[in-house]
Amino acid sequence: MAPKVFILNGPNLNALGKREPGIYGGKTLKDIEADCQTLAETRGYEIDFRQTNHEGVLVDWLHEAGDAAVGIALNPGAYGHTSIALQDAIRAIGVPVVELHLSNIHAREAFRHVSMVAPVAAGMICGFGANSYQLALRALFDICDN
Ligand code: CA2
Repeated sequence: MAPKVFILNGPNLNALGKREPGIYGGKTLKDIEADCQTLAETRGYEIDFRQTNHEGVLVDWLHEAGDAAVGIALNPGAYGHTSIALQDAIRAIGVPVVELHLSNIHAREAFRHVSMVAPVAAGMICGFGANSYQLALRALFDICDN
């Protein structure tokens, strides 16, 4: 059976492709999931792709991934800037997390320059639109291959 990675998405990412295409691009989260599925198949991985608007659900999914997955790609949305709970959850699990953002959070408002996830992540990709998911997944697969 192929090893599994979770791709977890936080608040408001369900609105992708419907508003603010100038910042986040024109693809929907379904489009992005399909692109991730294609890459995962070529790399021999299974993906479990999810989105929630609730911080506690993200925490639950991180713990679930700690048991069920070999790695996690996480777009925490705005919770990435604020959530100590997400940082604690990532500390508590034993699998690598690659943080990702569609937009370049460092080129935006000051409150987006901070990441609570980055200190406990294997690394972070931001600023490449939907391609951030592909780049983050490649990095994650490279880590998990070794
Ligand atoms: O750039 C990213 O991927 C973000 O994680 C997106 C979050 C934002 O709060 C982070 O700072 C960076 C926002 C999620 C998407 O929000 C939308 C709002 C309106 C229309 C479409 C998406």
